[in-house]
Amino acid sequence: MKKYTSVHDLPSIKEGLKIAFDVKANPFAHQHLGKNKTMILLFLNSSLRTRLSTQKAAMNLGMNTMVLDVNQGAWKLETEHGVIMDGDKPEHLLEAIPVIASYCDIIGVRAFALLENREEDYNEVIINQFIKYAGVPVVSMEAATRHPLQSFADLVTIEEYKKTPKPKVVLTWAPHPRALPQAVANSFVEWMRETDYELVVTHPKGYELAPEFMGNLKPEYDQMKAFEGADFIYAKNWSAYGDYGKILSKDMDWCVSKRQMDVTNNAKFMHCLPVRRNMIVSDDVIESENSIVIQQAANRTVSAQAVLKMMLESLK
Ligand code: AN0
Ligand code: CP
Repeated sequence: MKKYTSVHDLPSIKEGLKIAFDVKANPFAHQHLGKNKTMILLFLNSSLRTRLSTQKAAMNLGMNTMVLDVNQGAWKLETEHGVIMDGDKPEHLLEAIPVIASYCDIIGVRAFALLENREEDYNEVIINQFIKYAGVPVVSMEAATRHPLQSFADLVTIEEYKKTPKPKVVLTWAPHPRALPQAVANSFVEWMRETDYELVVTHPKGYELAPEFMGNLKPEYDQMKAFEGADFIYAKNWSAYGDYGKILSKDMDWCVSKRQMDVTNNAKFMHCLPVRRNMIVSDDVIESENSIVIQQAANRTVSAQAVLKMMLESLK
């Protein structure tokens, strides 16, 4: 595995899950793989889970890790080609990438969508430069359009908690005060469509996700109808894809509360975290027995370790 940016980089969902459950059962069984190997985790944006779980995964595999927060202590990076660098960015990505790569065997990159130019974000301009110029394997720790370590952990979690072979899984939009990327939602839909689960996506009009992710799937605009009989509720905010990066609604009726959970099939509640309580989900729902957000976050180590294991095996 030379890069990990989407579900399509896994050999298959089935094989990915097999490796994930294997590393979960035996986290220290492959320590030899990472001996004398170094991973650099590069953050252009904030993180709690990705930062810690990916380091933990690398350490479980015997690797050394280094973390760099680009906006705190490193030179600000220019990402555009051909510009006269007379602004506030002293270093170009084109030098920074091979320099970073010279110190490590695997690079993890977090580079959110800037939500200014849809074409640039959806062309994955930043992570693609890492893939092109690093010369070492690159792991997406959330890029502009996808968050594949999150979606892999989500899949592992659903596999652990499902009570029927084909559960009904509902992705619901919920309100948020700031404009957020579509990456988590895009990626979740992309992964769920690779399974044989029943997937329903619900959001207010105007929040349609990109056709490349939705395919033939049509959104259900009635949230209560979407929730009927659901086995899993996955809440997430995202900004508009059509009217790109805009907040079109802050309708608090979409905040997931007991009213909606009551029409489900005793559904489990999921969210990638960080979550704003009483915007995305009510206190009572996230604190209920059906909330599996902590177990879901814990599986971030599992997905990262499965991916890093596959990468280390391909370095040999
Ligand atoms: C980010 C997002 O929505 O993409 C990261 C989620 C894992 N969330 C926030 O910025 C709050
Ligand atoms: N879910 C997730 O990626 O969390 P962080 O932004 O804290 O890494």
